[in-house]
Amino acid sequence: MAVERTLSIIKPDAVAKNVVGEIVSRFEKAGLKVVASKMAHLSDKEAGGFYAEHAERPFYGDLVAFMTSGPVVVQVLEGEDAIARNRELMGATNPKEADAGTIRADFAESIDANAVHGSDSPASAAREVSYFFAATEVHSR
Ligand code: RTP
Ligand code: MG
Repeated sequence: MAVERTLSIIKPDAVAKNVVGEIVSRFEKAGLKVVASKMAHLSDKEAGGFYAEHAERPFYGDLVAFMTSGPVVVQVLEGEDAIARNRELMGATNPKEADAGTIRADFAESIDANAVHGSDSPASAAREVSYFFAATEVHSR
């Protein structure tokens, strides 16, 4: 296993529910370190560009509308096997299918409002980290 970085977004539904700290605590307890962090209210252009891989999917419009509906917390997590470890903590995309004890099972309402985003591959992680953060804003430790 290698030390990796992954991009996490705590989505508008979870920020509105005031569970940012509970979610970050799960990352920390699993050995993932927060090495960059900011709050943002994404524009249509920022959210649309971030999810560009889904531009042709039927849910794209709803996804962009949801991701711009309120502030989010954007973070870089670092640790051993961080990309897969974060996806395990998150649980399945649809919270109804997410394993008990995962973030989506515990905090998400629906497949649209599903609490968190996490990069799904090393290539995505590299693109997504640099989409939101300059190298000087990531503080490896
Ligand atoms: P994310 O990118 O947000 O971490 O989620 P994910 O990898 O688990 O799922 P992905 O396939 O990348 O889809 C991105 C987001 O689009 C919404 N979605 N809706 N209605 C649908 O069938 C559907 N499929 C995906 C979800 O909100 C998902 O998080
Ligand atoms: Mg995805």
